[in-house]
Amino acid sequence: MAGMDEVGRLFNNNELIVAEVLQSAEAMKAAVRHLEQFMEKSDTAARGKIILATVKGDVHDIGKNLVEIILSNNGYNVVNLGIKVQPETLIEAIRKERPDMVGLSGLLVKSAQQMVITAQDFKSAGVTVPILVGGAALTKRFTDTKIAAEYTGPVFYAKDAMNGLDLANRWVDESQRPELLKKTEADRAAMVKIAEGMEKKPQGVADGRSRSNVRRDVPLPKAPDFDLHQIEEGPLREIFSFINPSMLYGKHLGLKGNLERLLAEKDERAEKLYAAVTAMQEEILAKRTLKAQGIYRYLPCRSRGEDLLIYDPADPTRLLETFTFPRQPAGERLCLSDYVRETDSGEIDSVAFFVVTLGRGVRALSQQWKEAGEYLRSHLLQAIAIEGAEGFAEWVHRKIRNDWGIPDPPETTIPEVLKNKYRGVRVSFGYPACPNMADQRKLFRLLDVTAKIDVELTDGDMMDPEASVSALVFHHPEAKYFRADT
Ligand code: B1M
Repeated sequence: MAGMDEVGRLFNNNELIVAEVLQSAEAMKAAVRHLEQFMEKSDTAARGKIILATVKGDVHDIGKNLVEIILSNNGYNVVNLGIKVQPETLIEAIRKERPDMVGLSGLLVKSAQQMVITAQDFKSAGVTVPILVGGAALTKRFTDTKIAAEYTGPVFYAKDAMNGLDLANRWVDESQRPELLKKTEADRAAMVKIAEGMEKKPQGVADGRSRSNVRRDVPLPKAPDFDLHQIEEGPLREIFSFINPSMLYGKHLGLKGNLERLLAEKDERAEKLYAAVTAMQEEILAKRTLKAQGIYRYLPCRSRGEDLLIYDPADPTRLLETFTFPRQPAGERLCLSDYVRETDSGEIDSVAFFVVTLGRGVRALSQQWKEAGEYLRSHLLQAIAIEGAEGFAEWVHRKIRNDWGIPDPPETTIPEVLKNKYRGVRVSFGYPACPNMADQRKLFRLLDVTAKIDVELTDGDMMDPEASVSALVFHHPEAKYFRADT
């Protein structure tokens, strides 16, 4: 497997980008498949066995699948248990498979907390196999201070898939293992010390004012209606034009630099990637692989302190739902409720909610392509679906602004929209201004989501399928993104 080791080295040196790693893995897989018929069984023995899973409540597939592709093409026998995997299922699989390592993935902070619970369950079951953890919202600090603290065996944090491979390689190589353990333990002890110091620091001091200075007298736009608007099949080509290229090409495919500039400079790598993405999008459009489903609704509302009160459109005296948001402890002391007219104003304001998805069927098809060794296509489909869901959110948000009577100036371009150059703000539960993921349940009730479109909430309040976005839209001209915890 020296070939893929070389790929790993190049990748770590930033010489290869994700898309190229996947293509190399495809070539490698095809070559190995061909050579296997001529090889002795002992020649094909795996470097090690790794169980991989996305934790309970979490539907995140794309990151875990990248890890699977990288590991399996570097000689590991990977047992991928899929998404939303309960600790008991993992424990059963560990007993049956006797792996060298267990890999846990997850997208959200809640999933990082689920990793702690999983480690506790492992410990109670007497499991000590090393755990490798990774995911967008996970940090080394959380791993060292919260997950490792609950476990008897070693816990390794991987910042990306190649780092995960490097850690697995060092663990299975007995000559490197003692050094890896020593370093991990030393890093952990240092991290625990730093974390203790940070916990002692005051977290921000309230300055006596209870509310921000956000204006309370801006003229209110009138919601066009309070009906439930269902989008059964959104215009996919137009939605694709709202995909943020820096996310799709940069974050998911690993391209460094601005796509438009690189294409203008005729950069070969950018041109190839652009062609691959365009071809995949055309295939999706021709075969109708993705379906853009959405639901949105304006609702009457008012605010009271940190509460956002949602009323029944048929009877504005009847409270339908209350959302409570955190307020910044210092500084501007912003709270999302400040963007809405207060109860004592005598006026009724409006807010919009929506849920969009592009995810139906994506998991099954990307898995089929992955199993067939078509790694780049499998990854591209998932990446286009998840970034397409964000693009769809952008598209619906623009429609909402138009229908609310607060359209963007006619000269506004899509790149400007992607930089939030419009009136108001769109936030999603789980964002720093409204971190309570459990509020997803209230939003789902208000829009009757599950009955109308193919999206369900998991027991971790995540939306299944993965390529889904929920949001809350405020029209206030001063509304902006902020963190409520600083
Ligand atoms: Co959202 N999202 N998102 N999102 N998203 C985050 C994670 C968030 C930090 C953004 C933020 O608030 N600033 C926030 C989480 C905060 C929290 O938990 N409280 C967040 C939120 C809240 C949400 C929603 C809940 C918002 C909503 O709609 N209400 C929602 C959830 C979706 C759902 O329920 N189905 C949502 C949706 C989405 C999109 C669909 C639009 C999109 C795709 C998400 C996805 O990847 N599945 C998206 C994106 C793109 C992001 C950010 C910007 C990037 C995530 C990413 O890089 N994905 C992210 C903020 C950020 O990180 N800057 C954010 C690509 C994926 C390949 O990366 O999974 O990290 P990742 O995997 C990497 C490494 O982490 C590592 O290797 C992989 C490749 O190198 N790795 C491992 C992962 N697992 C590993 C396991 C290993 C080893 C390495 O060993 C076992």
